[in-house]
Amino acid sequence: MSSSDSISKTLKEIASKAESDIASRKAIDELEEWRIAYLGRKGKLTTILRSLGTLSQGERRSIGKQANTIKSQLENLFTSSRDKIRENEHFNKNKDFIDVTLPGKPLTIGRLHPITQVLKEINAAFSSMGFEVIEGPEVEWDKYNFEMLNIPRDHPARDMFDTLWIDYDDPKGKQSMLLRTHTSPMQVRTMEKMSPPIRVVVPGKVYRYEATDSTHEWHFSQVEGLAVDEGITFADLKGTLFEFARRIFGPSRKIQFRCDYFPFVEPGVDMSIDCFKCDGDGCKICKKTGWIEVMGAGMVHPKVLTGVNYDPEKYTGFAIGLGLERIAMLKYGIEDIRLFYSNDLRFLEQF
Ligand code: 2NL
Repeated sequence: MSSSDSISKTLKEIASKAESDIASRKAIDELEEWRIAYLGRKGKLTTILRSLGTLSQGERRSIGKQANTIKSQLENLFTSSRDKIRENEHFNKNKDFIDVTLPGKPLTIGRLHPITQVLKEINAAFSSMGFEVIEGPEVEWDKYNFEMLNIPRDHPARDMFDTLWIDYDDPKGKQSMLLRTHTSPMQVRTMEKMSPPIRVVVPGKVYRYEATDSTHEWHFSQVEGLAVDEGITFADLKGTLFEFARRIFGPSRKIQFRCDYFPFVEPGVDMSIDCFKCDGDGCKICKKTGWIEVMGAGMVHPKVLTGVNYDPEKYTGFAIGLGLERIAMLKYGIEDIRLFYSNDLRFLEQF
């Protein structure tokens, strides 16, 4: 083997030794020892380069080239190891350090409950027609929930509203506090406080002492609307609800009124829309009738008006009442009311 070949072989050995050696250097001073040993003025590589005198010019050039390549490889190895060691030392020294510039954990952005979404749409529809949105207490007096709405004590009309009573007796020894069965008491309170013209919608939770099934909950949400003024007629009721139906269920909706009974209105009606699923042909949603009942309504009963000291000869009004869950079930094709309140994300995340 020529001396040039043996030097070349030695260079390769030095390179591979340096590489395996550097892996065990975990501290800066250890790494410095490595640098001196391989790259230093008296280091292995320099020593070889100094001994090229005996070679021919051609051999010197080729060995010199190989040696320089190895040198720069080892230098790179040195810098990257040094950076890594420094980084580790920095990290170990600052274990409790919080880097506030790091991006935060992504927050899961929530969404509005489907009932809230429908409520907002309904509020917006009525607001745009001049109604004010107000809220009232969920625990009410018999007086506001029943008596002033033309539902006297011991009257059979009370059977329509299975009531959750609060365990409280008034000074006369009568049970007089309850969980409101509709949001109408707040409308009575409003009429008591203010004079016509009145245009309000009252959304909120209501309660009924009822067994739960796919279409009944013991607590649900209602929106009631009330307009009282001089000269309000059934035509105003129809116009308002027609616009409402188109806003909530689409621009081609037809509406239909039928007689119904609610103690606080006369006449009382229920309103249906033509089925948006089958366009009136008859399907599961409309129970093959082509029509879907969406709310109750009517002209405010004169007894309700006199109860709040409004002259029924001067003022008339219309009122409407709807169940939010029912509207949401129709709108989204939901078959069980209990889904709204079981907090199952698989359900809620669909909205
Ligand atoms: C229904 C029916 C209705 C009303 C609510 C009302 C309120 C006052 C005076 C007169 Cl202060 N009426 N509210 C009128 C008719 C129907 O609700 O089935 N709702 C779910």
